[in-house]
Amino acid sequence: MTPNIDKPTGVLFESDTLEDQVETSINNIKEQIKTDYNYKVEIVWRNVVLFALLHISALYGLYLCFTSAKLATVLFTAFLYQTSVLGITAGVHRLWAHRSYKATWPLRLLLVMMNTIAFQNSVIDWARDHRMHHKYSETNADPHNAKRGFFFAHMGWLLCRKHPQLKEKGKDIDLSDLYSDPIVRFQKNYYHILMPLMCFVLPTIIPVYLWNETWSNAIYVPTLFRYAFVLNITWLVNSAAHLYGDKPYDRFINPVENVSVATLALGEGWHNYHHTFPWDYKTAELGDYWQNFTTGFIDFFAMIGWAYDLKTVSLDMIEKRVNRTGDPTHDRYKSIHNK
Ligand code: ST9
Ligand code: ZN
Ligand code: ZN
Repeated sequence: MTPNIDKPTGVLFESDTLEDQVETSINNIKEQIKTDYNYKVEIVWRNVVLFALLHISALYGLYLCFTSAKLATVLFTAFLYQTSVLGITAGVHRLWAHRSYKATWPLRLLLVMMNTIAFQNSVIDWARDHRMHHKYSETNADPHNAKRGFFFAHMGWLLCRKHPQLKEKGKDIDLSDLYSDPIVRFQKNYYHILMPLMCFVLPTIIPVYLWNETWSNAIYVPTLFRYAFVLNITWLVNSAAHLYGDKPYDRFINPVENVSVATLALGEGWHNYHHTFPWDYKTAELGDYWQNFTTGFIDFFAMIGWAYDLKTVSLDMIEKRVNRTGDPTHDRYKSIHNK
């Protein structure tokens, strides 16, 4: 098998040299073709039980949403969805994992609070997994390797111990920029207090005390249903947006452009583009807000000076890449973005 050195994967930042990218690609291919005789999946039954209970509760919450929850509770649920998703997309994904823009401390504080509502582990742990996902995409060192199937990429990876190759290679991943941010360090150190408060306690007591919602509706609708819903939208980026869609920018990689995921995940379903140019703060070629609300959010904060040094990719560079490695669908995506 001859590695295609014209097609480097494993790019993390704009500053990665071509040599770095090619070396990572070749190492990834070597790992993939090594047969891993000793590896056995170790299921974590505690997580299986907790996620099963969460999803059953979420279905009941969805039922209550349409039958007995107050309108204020439903609107509050939508608000928490929007807020916590932005804490993932604009926060841990585009700001901290990729450093695709810079933010003043008030914006970082706001984003860390919004991120804690989402309970997807601390910013440092999430960004560590995500940097591994880009650097070792679709190999055993990728936490949610989509080559192991839809279910594994979606939620199965959270139900078993991580692959030893991930833990081994993960020792080299640089997180110094994250540890040097006091707001991010504070979140990690106090996550065991901040997370239950922001994700479960406040979303439950606010509807009860502010508009006399019942405890049952408050627990199941804005808390458990909302949490499970946001998790599943996020997981779709790892599963559906790695499996079903077009590849206008790089047909040699698995990630795809998936309009439905992009809309639900506030702009994170333009995944073929994102894996090709991961340093672009828009995670998409063009900055339409309808299917990329996160870009609108960052642009707003750039307008008031809280976000700055927004990185993007020139249309010329994109055009060259499309011609070199894309499938023939690029024109369709240009018109979607221009709508
Ligand atoms: C959740 C996360 O749901 C969802 C993330 C989704 C990511 C999406 C990314 C793609 C989308 C991008 C766009 C955003 C879209 C947003 C859309 C929004 C709508 N590197 O982990 P442990 C080492 S969380 C380096 O315990 P186990 C390290 O030494 C849901 N090293 O592994 C570590 O020790 P320490 C709520 C690494 O024991 C040690 O291994 N949370 C790395 O195998 C142990 O680490 C849960 O449910 C690495 N990447 O257990 C918790 N990783 O940490 C679920 C590990 O001390 N998790 N090491 O340094 C668990 O229970 C466990 O992690 C486990 C694995 C059972 C899954
Ligand atoms: Zn991906
Ligand atoms: Zn990413």
